[in-house]
Amino acid sequence: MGYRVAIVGATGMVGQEFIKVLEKRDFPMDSVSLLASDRSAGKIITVKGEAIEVKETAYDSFNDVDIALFSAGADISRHFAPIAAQHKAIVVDNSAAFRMDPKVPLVVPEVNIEDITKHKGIIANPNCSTIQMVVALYPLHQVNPIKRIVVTTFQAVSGTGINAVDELRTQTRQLLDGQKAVAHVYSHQIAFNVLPEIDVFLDSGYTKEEWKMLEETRKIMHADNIQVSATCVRVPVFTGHSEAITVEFERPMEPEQARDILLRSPGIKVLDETAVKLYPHPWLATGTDEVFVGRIRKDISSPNGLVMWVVADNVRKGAALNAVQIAEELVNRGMIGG
Ligand code: A2P
Ligand code: 11C
Repeated sequence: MGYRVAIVGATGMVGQEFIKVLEKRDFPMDSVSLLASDRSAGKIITVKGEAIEVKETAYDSFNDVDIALFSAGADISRHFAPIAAQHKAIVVDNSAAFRMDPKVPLVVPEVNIEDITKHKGIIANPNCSTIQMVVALYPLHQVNPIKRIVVTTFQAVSGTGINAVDELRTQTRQLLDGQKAVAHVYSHQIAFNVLPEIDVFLDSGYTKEEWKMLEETRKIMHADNIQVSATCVRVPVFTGHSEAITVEFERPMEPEQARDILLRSPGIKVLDETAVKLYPHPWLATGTDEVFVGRIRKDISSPNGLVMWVVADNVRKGAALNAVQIAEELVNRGMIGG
Protein backbone atom coordinates (compact mmCIF):
# COMPACT_ATOMS: atom_id res chain seq x y z
CA MET A 1 0.00 0.00 0.00
CA GLY A 2 1.19 3.52 -0.78
CA TYR A 3 0.45 6.87 0.83
CA ARG A 4 -0.61 10.28 -0.44
CA VAL A 5 2.26 12.64 0.26
CA ALA A 6 2.34 16.45 0.09
CA ILE A 7 5.53 18.53 0.15
CA VAL A 8 5.11 22.15 1.17
CA GLY A 9 8.10 24.18 0.01
CA ALA A 10 8.79 21.65 -2.75
CA THR A 11 10.87 24.12 -4.78
CA GLY A 12 13.17 25.02 -1.88
CA MET A 13 16.48 23.67 -0.65
CA VAL A 14 14.95 21.15 1.77
CA GLY A 15 11.88 20.52 -0.41
CA GLN A 16 14.10 19.34 -3.26
CA GLU A 17 15.98 17.11 -0.83
CA PHE A 18 12.67 15.64 0.44
CA ILE A 19 12.01 14.50 -3.13
CA LYS A 20 15.48 12.95 -3.51
CA VAL A 21 15.28 11.15 -0.16
CA LEU A 22 11.73 9.84 -0.78
CA GLU A 23 12.87 8.52 -4.17
CA LYS A 24 16.11 7.03 -2.89
CA ARG A 25 14.45 5.24 0.03
CA ASP A 26 11.55 4.17 -2.15
CA PHE A 27 9.00 5.60 0.27
CA PRO A 28 5.64 3.98 -0.55
CA MET A 29 3.81 6.79 -2.39
CA ASP A 30 0.53 6.52 -4.29
CA SER A 31 0.62 10.22 -5.09
CA VAL A 32 2.69 13.28 -4.33
CA SER A 33 1.53 16.90 -4.42
CA LEU A 34 4.18 19.55 -4.75
CA LEU A 35 3.24 22.81 -3.07
CA ALA A 36 5.01 26.17 -2.93
CA SER A 37 4.15 29.85 -3.35
CA ASP A 38 2.19 31.35 -6.24
CA ARG A 39 5.58 32.25 -7.79
CA SER A 40 6.25 28.58 -8.54
CA ALA A 41 2.74 27.51 -9.53
CA GLY A 42 2.83 25.72 -12.89
CA LYS A 43 6.50 24.72 -12.65
CA ILE A 44 7.12 21.06 -13.48
CA ILE A 45 9.23 18.82 -11.23
CA THR A 46 9.87 15.14 -11.94
CA VAL A 47 9.29 12.69 -9.11
CA LYS A 48 9.99 8.98 -9.68
CA GLY A 49 9.94 9.61 -13.44
CA GLU A 50 6.58 11.39 -13.34
CA ALA A 51 6.27 15.06 -14.28
CA ILE A 52 4.28 16.84 -11.56
CA GLU A 53 2.99 20.39 -11.62
CA VAL A 54 3.75 22.58 -8.61
CA LYS A 55 0.63 24.14 -7.08
CA GLU A 56 0.20 27.16 -4.87
CA THR A 57 -0.33 26.12 -1.22
CA ALA A 58 -3.98 26.72 -0.31
CA TYR A 59 -6.64 25.74 2.22
CA ASP A 60 -7.83 22.82 0.09
CA SER A 61 -4.33 21.49 -0.73
CA PHE A 62 -4.61 18.86 2.00
CA ASN A 63 -7.97 17.23 1.18
CA ASP A 64 -6.47 13.92 0.05
CA VAL A 65 -3.16 13.76 1.87
CA ASP A 66 -1.92 11.19 4.41
CA ILE A 67 1.39 12.80 5.23
CA ALA A 68 2.56 16.38 4.66
CA LEU A 69 6.23 17.29 4.82
CA PHE A 70 6.66 21.03 5.44
CA SER A 71 9.74 23.17 4.80
CA ALA A 72 8.58 26.61 3.67
CA GLY A 73 9.42 28.64 6.77
CA ALA A 74 7.75 29.05 10.15
CA ASP A 75 5.01 31.47 9.00
CA ILE A 76 3.74 29.07 6.34
CA SER A 77 3.86 26.20 8.85
CA ARG A 78 1.96 28.19 11.48
CA HIS A 79 -0.75 28.93 8.93
CA PHE A 80 -1.01 25.69 6.94
CA ALA A 81 0.16 22.89 9.27
CA PRO A 82 -2.96 23.09 11.49
CA ILE A 83 -5.11 23.14 8.33
CA ALA A 84 -3.35 20.02 7.03
CA ALA A 85 -3.81 18.32 10.41
CA GLN A 86 -7.53 19.24 10.42
CA HIS A 87 -7.77 17.46 7.08
CA LYS A 88 -6.36 14.34 8.78
CA ALA A 89 -2.88 14.55 7.26
CA ILE A 90 0.01 13.97 9.65
CA VAL A 91 2.43 16.88 9.37
CA VAL A 92 6.19 16.53 9.78
CA ASP A 93 7.28 20.15 10.05
CA ASN A 94 10.86 21.21 9.47
CA SER A 95 10.36 24.77 10.71
CA ALA A 96 10.80 26.19 14.20
CA ALA A 97 7.06 26.98 14.47
CA PHE A 98 5.97 24.16 16.79
CA ARG A 99 9.19 22.67 18.13
CA MET A 100 8.85 23.89 21.67
CA ASP A 101 5.06 23.39 21.85
CA PRO A 102 4.58 20.82 24.66
CA LYS A 103 1.81 19.12 22.62
CA VAL A 104 4.12 18.59 19.62
CA PRO A 105 6.77 15.84 19.67
CA LEU A 106 10.23 16.96 18.56
CA VAL A 107 11.86 13.88 17.15
CA VAL A 108 15.24 12.52 16.10
CA PRO A 109 14.60 8.83 15.34
CA GLU A 110 17.96 7.65 16.73
CA VAL A 111 17.13 9.34 20.07
CA ASN A 112 13.41 9.58 20.87
CA ILE A 113 11.34 7.80 18.22
CA GLU A 114 8.80 6.68 20.86
CA ASP A 115 7.67 10.31 21.17
CA ILE A 116 5.87 10.04 17.80
CA THR A 117 3.15 8.02 19.52
CA LYS A 118 2.08 11.21 21.35
CA HIS A 119 1.46 13.30 18.24
CA LYS A 120 -1.79 15.20 17.73
CA GLY A 121 -1.38 15.76 14.00
CA ILE A 122 1.95 17.60 13.94
CA ILE A 123 5.46 16.26 14.58
CA ALA A 124 8.35 18.72 14.58
CA ASN A 125 11.73 18.11 12.95
CA PRO A 126 14.52 19.77 14.96
CA ASN A 127 17.02 22.34 13.79
CA CYS A 128 19.84 20.83 11.73
CA SER A 129 22.63 21.80 14.13
CA THR A 130 20.72 20.19 17.02
CA ILE A 131 20.01 16.97 15.12
CA GLN A 132 23.63 16.06 14.40
CA MET A 133 24.70 16.98 17.93
CA VAL A 134 22.12 14.79 19.68
CA VAL A 135 22.70 11.84 17.34
CA ALA A 136 26.37 11.94 18.36
CA LEU A 137 25.88 12.63 22.07
CA TYR A 138 22.81 10.62 23.06
CA PRO A 139 24.53 7.18 23.00
CA LEU A 140 27.23 8.55 25.31
CA HIS A 141 24.63 10.19 27.58
CA GLN A 142 22.90 6.82 28.04
CA VAL A 143 26.12 5.37 29.47
CA ASN A 144 27.38 8.39 31.38
CA PRO A 145 24.91 11.28 31.84
CA ILE A 146 25.95 14.58 30.26
CA LYS A 147 25.98 17.63 32.51
CA ARG A 148 27.21 20.32 30.16
CA ILE A 149 27.91 20.94 26.48
CA VAL A 150 29.93 23.79 24.98
CA VAL A 151 29.62 23.84 21.20
CA THR A 152 30.82 26.02 18.35
CA THR A 153 29.21 25.41 14.99
CA PHE A 154 30.49 26.03 11.46
CA GLN A 155 27.28 26.13 9.43
CA ALA A 156 26.89 25.92 5.66
CA VAL A 157 24.91 28.50 3.69
CA SER A 158 22.42 25.87 2.49
CA GLY A 159 20.97 26.06 6.02
CA THR A 160 19.62 29.48 5.05
CA GLY A 161 18.14 28.35 1.73
CA ILE A 162 18.60 28.63 -2.02
CA ASN A 163 19.10 32.42 -1.95
CA ALA A 164 22.09 32.07 0.35
CA VAL A 165 23.66 29.37 -1.82
CA ASP A 166 23.34 31.76 -4.78
CA GLU A 167 24.79 34.59 -2.69
CA LEU A 168 27.94 32.62 -1.78
CA ARG A 169 28.42 31.58 -5.41
CA THR A 170 27.91 35.12 -6.72
CA GLN A 171 30.11 36.81 -4.12
CA THR A 172 32.92 34.29 -4.67
CA ARG A 173 32.83 35.06 -8.39
CA GLN A 174 32.65 38.82 -7.76
CA LEU A 175 35.68 38.76 -5.45
CA LEU A 176 37.76 36.52 -7.71
CA ASP A 177 36.96 38.90 -10.60
CA GLY A 178 38.24 41.83 -8.53
CA GLN A 179 34.75 43.26 -7.97
CA LYS A 180 33.08 44.27 -4.71
CA ALA A 181 30.90 41.55 -3.10
CA VAL A 182 27.32 42.63 -2.53
CA ALA A 183 25.48 41.17 0.52
CA HIS A 184 21.70 40.69 0.35
CA VAL A 185 20.96 37.61 2.47
CA TYR A 186 23.53 38.02 5.29
CA SER A 187 24.50 41.14 7.26
CA HIS A 188 28.00 41.04 5.78
CA GLN A 189 29.90 39.40 2.94
CA ILE A 190 29.94 35.60 3.44
CA ALA A 191 32.48 34.66 0.71
CA PHE A 192 35.99 34.31 2.23
CA ASN A 193 34.54 35.30 5.60
CA VAL A 194 32.87 33.85 8.75
CA LEU A 195 29.88 35.41 10.49
CA PRO A 196 28.94 34.72 14.15
CA GLU A 197 25.26 35.44 13.45
CA ILE A 198 22.64 32.78 12.72
CA ASP A 199 19.01 33.73 13.22
CA VAL A 200 18.13 36.80 15.31
CA PHE A 201 20.01 38.20 18.30
CA LEU A 202 18.23 37.82 21.67
CA ASP A 203 18.47 40.06 24.75
CA SER A 204 20.73 37.46 26.40
CA GLY A 205 23.42 38.13 23.79
CA TYR A 206 22.93 34.67 22.29
CA THR A 207 21.26 34.18 18.91
CA LYS A 208 18.03 32.25 18.45
CA GLU A 209 19.99 29.48 16.69
CA GLU A 210 22.21 29.15 19.76
CA TRP A 211 19.16 29.12 22.03
CA LYS A 212 17.56 26.39 19.89
CA MET A 213 20.58 24.15 20.54
CA LEU A 214 19.87 24.40 24.28
CA GLU A 215 16.09 24.05 24.31
CA GLU A 216 15.77 21.45 21.57
CA THR A 217 18.54 19.26 23.02
CA ARG A 218 16.78 19.18 26.39
CA LYS A 219 13.42 18.32 24.84
CA ILE A 220 14.70 15.61 22.47
CA MET A 221 16.95 13.93 25.07
CA HIS A 222 14.36 14.34 27.86
CA ALA A 223 17.13 15.93 29.91
CA ASP A 224 16.01 19.25 31.33
CA ASN A 225 19.14 19.74 33.40
CA ILE A 226 21.72 19.59 30.61
CA GLN A 227 23.49 22.93 30.24
CA VAL A 228 24.33 24.02 26.70
CA SER A 229 26.31 27.06 25.61
CA ALA A 230 26.53 27.44 21.83
CA THR A 231 28.24 29.83 19.45
CA CYS A 232 26.79 29.41 15.97
CA VAL A 233 28.86 30.61 13.06
CA ARG A 234 28.08 30.82 9.35
CA VAL A 235 30.97 29.77 7.12
CA PRO A 236 31.46 29.90 3.33
CA VAL A 237 30.63 26.22 2.79
CA PHE A 238 27.74 25.16 0.56
CA THR A 239 26.68 21.98 2.38
CA GLY A 240 27.60 20.30 5.68
CA HIS A 241 27.52 21.71 9.19
CA SER A 242 30.54 21.05 11.44
CA GLU A 243 30.56 21.28 15.22
CA ALA A 244 33.39 21.46 17.75
CA ILE A 245 31.79 19.96 20.88
CA THR A 246 33.17 19.89 24.41
CA VAL A 247 31.07 17.69 26.64
CA GLU A 248 31.25 17.21 30.39
CA PHE A 249 29.88 13.96 31.84
CA GLU A 250 28.98 13.02 35.40
CA ARG A 251 32.02 10.70 35.49
CA PRO A 252 35.21 10.46 33.40
CA MET A 253 34.91 8.87 29.98
CA GLU A 254 37.92 7.67 28.00
CA PRO A 255 38.07 8.49 24.26
CA GLU A 256 38.41 4.73 23.53
CA GLN A 257 35.13 4.01 25.34
CA ALA A 258 33.36 6.84 23.52
CA ARG A 259 34.69 5.57 20.16
CA ASP A 260 33.54 2.05 21.00
CA ILE A 261 30.03 3.23 21.97
CA LEU A 262 29.69 5.42 18.88
CA LEU A 263 30.88 2.63 16.56
CA ARG A 264 27.87 0.58 17.71
CA SER A 265 25.34 3.43 17.61
CA PRO A 266 22.73 4.06 14.89
CA GLY A 267 23.24 6.72 12.24
CA ILE A 268 26.87 7.39 13.19
CA LYS A 269 30.14 6.82 11.36
CA VAL A 270 33.33 7.25 13.35
CA LEU A 271 36.25 8.62 11.31
CA ASP A 272 39.00 9.10 13.83
CA GLU A 273 42.51 8.11 12.78
CA THR A 274 44.62 11.20 13.03
CA ALA A 275 47.77 9.21 12.16
CA VAL A 276 46.44 8.98 8.60
CA LYS A 277 44.71 12.38 8.81
CA LEU A 278 41.27 10.77 8.87
CA TYR A 279 38.56 12.99 10.31
CA PRO A 280 35.16 14.22 9.10
CA HIS A 281 34.73 17.37 7.02
CA PRO A 282 31.76 18.89 5.18
CA TRP A 283 32.94 18.02 1.67
CA LEU A 284 33.04 14.35 2.68
CA ALA A 285 29.66 14.48 4.42
CA THR A 286 27.81 16.12 1.52
CA GLY A 287 25.17 13.83 0.05
CA THR A 288 25.48 11.20 2.79
CA ASP A 289 23.07 10.04 5.49
CA GLU A 290 25.40 9.60 8.47
CA VAL A 291 26.49 11.83 11.31
CA PHE A 292 30.31 11.68 11.24
CA VAL A 293 32.35 11.88 14.44
CA GLY A 294 36.10 12.32 14.78
CA ARG A 295 38.90 14.05 16.72
CA ILE A 296 37.63 12.37 19.92
CA ARG A 297 39.99 13.31 22.72
CA LYS A 298 40.20 14.06 26.43
CA ASP A 299 39.30 17.59 27.46
CA ILE A 300 42.59 18.52 29.11
CA SER A 301 40.84 21.32 31.00
CA SER A 302 38.30 19.08 32.78
CA PRO A 303 38.56 15.57 34.33
CA ASN A 304 35.11 14.47 33.11
CA GLY A 305 35.32 16.06 29.69
CA LEU A 306 35.66 14.92 26.08
CA VAL A 307 36.13 16.98 22.93
CA MET A 308 34.94 15.89 19.50
CA TRP A 309 34.24 17.07 15.98
CA VAL A 310 30.86 16.24 14.46
CA VAL A 311 29.88 16.78 10.81
CA ALA A 312 26.69 16.00 8.84
CA ASP A 313 24.90 17.01 5.67
CA ASN A 314 22.59 19.68 7.09
CA VAL A 315 20.06 19.42 4.27
CA ARG A 316 19.99 15.59 4.38
CA LYS A 317 20.22 14.27 7.98
CA GLY A 318 19.78 17.81 9.33
CA ALA A 319 16.41 18.20 7.63
CA ALA A 320 14.93 16.02 4.86
CA LEU A 321 16.22 12.59 5.88
CA ASN A 322 15.26 13.04 9.53
CA ALA A 323 11.71 13.97 8.47
CA VAL A 324 11.43 11.03 6.07
CA GLN A 325 12.74 8.65 8.76
CA ILE A 326 9.90 9.90 10.98
CA ALA A 327 7.42 9.29 8.14
CA GLU A 328 8.82 5.78 7.63
CA GLU A 329 8.37 5.00 11.30
CA LEU A 330 4.76 6.20 11.14
CA VAL A 331 4.28 3.76 8.26
CA ASN A 332 6.06 0.90 10.05
CA ARG A 333 3.84 1.37 13.08
CA GLY A 334 0.65 1.59 11.00
CA MET A 335 0.07 5.13 12.25
CA ILE A 336 -0.82 6.77 8.90
CA GLY A 337 -3.48 6.37 6.25
CA GLY A 338 -6.41 4.05 6.55
P1 A2P B 1 8.80 29.39 -3.89
O1 A2P B 1 9.93 28.72 -4.60
O2 A2P B 1 7.55 29.38 -4.69
O3 A2P B 1 9.14 30.74 -3.34
P2 A2P B 1 14.30 27.94 0.62
O4 A2P B 1 14.30 27.59 2.07
O5 A2P B 1 15.26 27.15 -0.17
O6 A2P B 1 14.44 29.41 0.40
O7 A2P B 1 12.84 27.55 0.09
C1 A2P B 1 11.67 28.03 0.65
C2 A2P B 1 10.46 27.26 0.15
O8 A2P B 1 9.29 27.82 0.75
C3 A2P B 1 10.26 27.36 -1.35
O9 A2P B 1 9.73 26.15 -1.85
C4 A2P B 1 9.24 28.45 -1.45
O10 A2P B 1 8.45 28.44 -2.64
C5 A2P B 1 8.37 28.14 -0.28
N1 A2P B 1 7.53 29.29 0.05
C6 A2P B 1 7.92 30.57 0.26
N2 A2P B 1 6.84 31.36 0.47
C7 A2P B 1 5.76 30.56 0.41
C8 A2P B 1 4.35 30.78 0.53
N3 A2P B 1 3.85 31.99 0.78
N4 A2P B 1 3.54 29.70 0.40
C9 A2P B 1 4.04 28.47 0.15
N5 A2P B 1 5.35 28.22 0.01
C10 A2P B 1 6.20 29.23 0.13
C1 11C C 1 20.84 27.28 9.50
N1 11C C 1 20.08 25.76 11.22
O1 11C C 1 21.82 26.55 9.28
C2 11C C 1 19.67 26.80 10.31
C3 11C C 1 18.60 26.37 9.36
O2 11C C 1 15.32 26.49 12.81
O3 11C C 1 15.01 25.17 11.14
C4 11C C 1 17.37 25.82 10.01
C5 11C C 1 16.67 26.80 10.91
C6 11C C 1 15.59 26.10 11.67
O4 11C C 1 20.73 28.41 9.07
